[in-house]
Amino acid sequence: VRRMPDSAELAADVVAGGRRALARAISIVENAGVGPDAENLLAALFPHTGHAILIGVTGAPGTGKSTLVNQIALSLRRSDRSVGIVAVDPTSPFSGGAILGDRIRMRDLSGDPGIFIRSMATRGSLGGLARATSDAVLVLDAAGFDVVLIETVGAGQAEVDIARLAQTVLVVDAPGLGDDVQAVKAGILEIADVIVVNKADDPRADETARMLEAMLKLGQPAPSADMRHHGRLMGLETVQPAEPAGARPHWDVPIHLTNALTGEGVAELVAQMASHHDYLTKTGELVRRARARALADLDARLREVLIARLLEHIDRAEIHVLVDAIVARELMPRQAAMRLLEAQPTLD
Ligand SMILES: Nc1nc2c(ncn2[C@@H]2O[C@H](COP(=O)(O)OP(=O)(O)OP(=O)(O)O)[C@@H](O)[C@H]2O)c(=O)[nH]1
Ligand SMILES: [Mg+2]
Repeated sequence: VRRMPDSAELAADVVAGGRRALARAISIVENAGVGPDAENLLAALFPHTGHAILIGVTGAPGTGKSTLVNQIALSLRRSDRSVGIVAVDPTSPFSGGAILGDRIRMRDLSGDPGIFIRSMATRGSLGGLARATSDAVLVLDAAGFDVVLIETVGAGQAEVDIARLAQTVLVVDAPGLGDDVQAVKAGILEIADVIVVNKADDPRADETARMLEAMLKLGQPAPSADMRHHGRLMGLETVQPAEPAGARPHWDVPIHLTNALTGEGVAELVAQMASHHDYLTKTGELVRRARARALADLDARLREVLIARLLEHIDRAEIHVLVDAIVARELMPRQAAMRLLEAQPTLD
């Protein structure tokens, strides 16, 4: 009888570079989510993480992110760096291996042991997907990939999540997208470390680049990096003293043209990614961001645990009574929350 390896064995196999172990580990963290298997596995892998360079690639649907990720991976492979790819790609959520849009492009990379590609299923809640993505990145990091590329479609919460996860964020745009896409853009530019105008073969690409440059210049005073990388400032995060604006070193967001079909401009883009990483390292920003992220993660976990603990002890009927009271305008939500907490001496 074949025995399934336990978490510690599986983690050791992942760290040793085992392919099947890697695939299984990612499935476990993706499917089991917060179950004990996933938790034990992640705990065993965690000490082996923190070495990979994490690159986020986001932007409106159809701008060519997957095609570009393919080219960036090829370029990195040429300089012998191993590459893990996690794609949250709604156009092909369940396609398994062939995530990069079509199989022809995939041929470039398949069979190369220095590369591993995983498409995350977009089923389930957004929160669950964000966690699954972040856990998959952690597994790839532990497996020793030099660079991990994370593709997500920039729409709403996903962009905040990717900004928190990645060290360098590429925001990909392309000419000829509709007005609805323009609206998405303004918000997403805030998280860009490098802006890419893809589809440079399109004659309108220069115009798109100029428009983006104008948007960048116009941009409201840059949001503090804390807001950029957490999306909110509440709870535990307030224990960090606020840094005076302007105290932080400056990075000029470059705008880069690429043609992801031919690979034109991709080598330069990869060089730009490397300079951003240099900037992060030399200025101490890398460590600062890692600390900000650790604090935000701790904060999120604390909230989860506290809520779960509270719900264990709470009388469900009491919640309905309080909801009725709020609806009847007898209690404000805050007062109702305090009442629930006061009835829970076990929480101290
Ligand atoms: N002309 C041109 N077409 C491109 C370029 N890059 C990608 N495309 C095409 O644009 C379409 C969308 O490319 P994808 O790479 O799937 O775009 P995506 O941003 O990953 O799309 P989603 O994951 O659905 O958001 C495909 O038909 C690509 O072949 C480019 O540089 N020039
Ligand atoms: Mg895609």
